[in-house]
Amino acid sequence: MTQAATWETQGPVGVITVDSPPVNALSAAVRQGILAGVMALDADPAVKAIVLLCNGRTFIAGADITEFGKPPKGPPLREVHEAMEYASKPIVAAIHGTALGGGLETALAAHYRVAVPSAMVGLPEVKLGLLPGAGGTQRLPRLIGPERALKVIVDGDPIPAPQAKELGIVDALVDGDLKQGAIAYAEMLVKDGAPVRRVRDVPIDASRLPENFFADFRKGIARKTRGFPAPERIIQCIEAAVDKPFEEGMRIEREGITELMASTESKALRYMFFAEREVAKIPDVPKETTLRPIAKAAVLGAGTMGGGIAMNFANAGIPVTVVEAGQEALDRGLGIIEKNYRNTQAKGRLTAEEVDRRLGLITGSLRYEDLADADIVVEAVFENMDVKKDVFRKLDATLKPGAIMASNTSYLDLNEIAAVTGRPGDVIGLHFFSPANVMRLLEIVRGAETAKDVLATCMALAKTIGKIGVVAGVCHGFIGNRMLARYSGEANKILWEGATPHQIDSVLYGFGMPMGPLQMGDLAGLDVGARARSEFPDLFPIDPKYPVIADLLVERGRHGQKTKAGFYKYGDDRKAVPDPEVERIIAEEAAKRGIERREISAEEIIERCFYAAINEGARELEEGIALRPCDIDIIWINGYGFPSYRGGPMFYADTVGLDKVHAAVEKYRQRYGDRSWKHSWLLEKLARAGKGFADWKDFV
Ligand code: 3H9
Repeated sequence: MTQAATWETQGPVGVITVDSPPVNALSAAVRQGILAGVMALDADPAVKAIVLLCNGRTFIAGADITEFGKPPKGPPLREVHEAMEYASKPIVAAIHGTALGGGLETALAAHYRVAVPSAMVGLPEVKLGLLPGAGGTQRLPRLIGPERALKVIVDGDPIPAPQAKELGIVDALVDGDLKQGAIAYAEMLVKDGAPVRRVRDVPIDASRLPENFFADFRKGIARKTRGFPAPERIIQCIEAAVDKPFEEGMRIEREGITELMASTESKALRYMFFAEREVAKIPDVPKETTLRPIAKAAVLGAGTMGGGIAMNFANAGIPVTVVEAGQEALDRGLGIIEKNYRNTQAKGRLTAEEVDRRLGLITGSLRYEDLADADIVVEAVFENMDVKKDVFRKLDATLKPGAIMASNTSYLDLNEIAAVTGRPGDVIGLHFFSPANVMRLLEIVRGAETAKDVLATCMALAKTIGKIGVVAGVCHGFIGNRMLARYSGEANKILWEGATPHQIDSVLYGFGMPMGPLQMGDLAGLDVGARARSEFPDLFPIDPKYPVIADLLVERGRHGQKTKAGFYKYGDDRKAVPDPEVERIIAEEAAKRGIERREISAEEIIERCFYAAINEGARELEEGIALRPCDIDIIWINGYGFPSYRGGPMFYADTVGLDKVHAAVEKYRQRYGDRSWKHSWLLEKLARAGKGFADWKDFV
């Protein structure tokens, strides 16, 4: 017997128990253990039925992702499933927690499935750029029909057990003790003389599929799955399940997963899976750090940002007070919050009661005194150092001891803000991204004096409010916006040098960004940035050789979508249409400044925009602003829409090869100087050693 799985008999029922913390993933030892258990119990004449279940917090959560890409060890999962399926007595999979991926596929190789009502089942492989590669694409359509199976597998979302029962994935729900319930179910099967029911033998009636079903499905998901090869491969497998014998379908599935496993997209998504978990770990803050209780929150400022932040607390069930300076601004802010909730309700995503409950958790106030009992206050007032300092002095005078004072600043020096208080250890940056109630990213800015328990509490809070928290050090723009300045700076220069807005945007969209930077500017309003630049020249220094073109457009009344003219012109349908007028303005201004214009290739646009950002990211690693390359990648994917199938800018740089990236960075530094292409010794060292950011630790 192996430790990963053990077996025993209880009367006529053999019970195999998998025990491989934390999530009972199908490592070689688990596969070996299940196989041995099935063989032993199948060969035991006293055993009439078998139950497969798991110890710990969950049923099998999938294949062991850490084994992917390594030489195979132990019995293949296919062999385990065949042993189960061809066992001579019924096998019942007993599910609690999450039966995901290979875990659900193992349950599908059993003859019956029972689950506790709280369990979830699903085939999330698509989220790792894969397809279910252990029979899932062939067994699920046989069990629940190809239409439903295709949706379940392409979405990859977990399904609650009661719904899984309705779909026919689960045969029965078990209330109370799962082991006893599953044994009772197995005994009932024995008593009824129930057959071994092999899913592989269930016929599919193809004539019931709507005409053009697969073609229509392909069309329906095309935009959403841009850049991801897995969904198409999944469709091909389900097509095979419909019109080919089981074994032929399995062959097509195997081909698909082998190809996807080797793809950069899947490697990137698997990297992201672990990166998301890694960013939660802060090397010098122990996991056991005692957290400060957060039972009551407050937000200063009822603008777009403040309102969105307040909604996050209310969504998580935390009462929140929103403080504004004037009644009118407060009413407007609270009104927008209510409108947002009602919109969600109208879309059927929240019930009226739930909206009322959440609104009931939000209280408006005009008095700082009402913050006195808050456990955390997030300030989202005007982005100006003097204003922020004034706010923090007042907070310091008002808040109870131990309350966390957070700033939502996206650029300012948090240490300078903290220094005006008598308790800099309680000060932290919580940089929400707009819209704050929607965007998943939360940059958590650690000041020089921020206390460890404040940091740990805010990391935990991020999780509570459904965000992914990433720690950043203090610098201008922190991790994300500091890199963004390089990215958009290059786009601006490239415009001067001859590319059209449409060319730049379509190249970057083609790369996988949700929108190019110029169209994005039009959407956000070009006047917003222009105002910030003119009011705070120190915060947003302008390259005198390449002034910001958006500012020239604003001078001409082109503020973006809202004035129907910006980098593009817009009709009533808000569609961006390239405007020769903009090209004329840029060409004329370039001529005045003596900037030579030329054809610029797509390759140059990608290199300059992304490599400038990557070079800046490398400098952030050198300076300790970012803890790890994966922190940068998580920020860019969740805050800036960098395509997840490229794994974030730093992972992407590794896939290009740092020698190539470094050579290009050097070329551009020579051409444009140090202003936007400052030297990174880390990038140079890694490139010279033939390494990637994945190896950065050995070089700092
Ligand atoms: C697959 O099955 C392919 C098949 O079709 C067959 C191919 C032949 N492997 O998330 P947590 C680790 S693809 C290895 O914090 P939770 C995780 O890294 C797979 N390790 O817990 C973490 O480690 P650490 C399809 C794994 O309670 C620890 O376990 N399955 C795996 O918040 C705790 O994880 C999936 O995609 C794994 N499969 O959530 C499911 N899973 O503590 C992936 C987790 O060192 N897993 N770890 O940071 C999940 O979605 C969540 O982990 C789960 C638990 C919902 C299960």
